[in-house]
Amino acid sequence: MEFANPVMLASGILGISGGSLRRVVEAGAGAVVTKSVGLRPREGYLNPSVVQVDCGLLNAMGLPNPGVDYLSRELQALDLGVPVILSIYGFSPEEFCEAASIGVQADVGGLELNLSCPHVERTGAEMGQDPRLVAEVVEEVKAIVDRPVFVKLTPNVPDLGQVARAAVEGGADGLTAINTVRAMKIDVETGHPVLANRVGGLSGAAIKPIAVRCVYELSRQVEVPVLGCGGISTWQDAVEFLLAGASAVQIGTAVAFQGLEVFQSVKAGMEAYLARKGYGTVEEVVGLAHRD
Ligand code: RRO
Repeated sequence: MEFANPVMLASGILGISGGSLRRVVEAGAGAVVTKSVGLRPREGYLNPSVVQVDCGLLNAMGLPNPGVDYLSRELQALDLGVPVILSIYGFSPEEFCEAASIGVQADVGGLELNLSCPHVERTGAEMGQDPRLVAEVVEEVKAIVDRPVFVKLTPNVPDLGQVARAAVEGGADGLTAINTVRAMKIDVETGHPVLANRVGGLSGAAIKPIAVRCVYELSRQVEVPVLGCGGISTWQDAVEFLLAGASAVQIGTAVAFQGLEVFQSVKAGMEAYLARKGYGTVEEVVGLAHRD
């Protein structure tokens, strides 16, 4: 899959309508990932579902989405000029397959399998922490779609490499690392957890070093491209992920804090860095931190 540039929109923000995806592309994103959609529309959790914390956001949205049928119809009429990657989830391998087969009826460049949402039962990370189930989901989806399949991984596992290898053995064309880190916030006055769901997923600058470490470790262990995600808000962050071994980067939380200008500023800063260092292409810096 060819990206216009390696700065992508991460799943979960502005990815639920054609209009918002178009604004992200116009702002400079080289590819976009939609919000995760499943077979049936879901309302998600009650508010508060997002709260700002030190150096990041904590969310437990609970997979609110209009369903794969609706979103794929919305995407069908779009011609964004950059790859659109449809993020899907299911509560079983069969549901993943059904969602995938509906999703690819739209003009999507690929699929991202959400095997990493940290706070919805019987899907996401609950499936994504089991290497055998991950391999099964990927294998079954790959058997019925002719598009690249990425697997978004959870950092909330003891052995990330084992899950990643299982995804690749199942046929994954690439990995996205990482989804949010399980976390919580408690209000000291009320004594209650702030999120309605109590526990949620932490994103933003707070998790960047975790994500960099995950990309670094994974890119040594798998041959497929790794898409870096987690706390990227500046060109320096993006370059750090490339050096760790990411082939491209995904931006999510920084869009909420900085607005859509973040795509242009990261892209321009990255290009200036490459030129200043004498590199001709992004590929030349991917994984350089692995040198002895
Ligand atoms: O919707 C969510 O609550 C959510 C999802 Br699907 C995910 O993959 N990661 C996250 O932090 N929140």
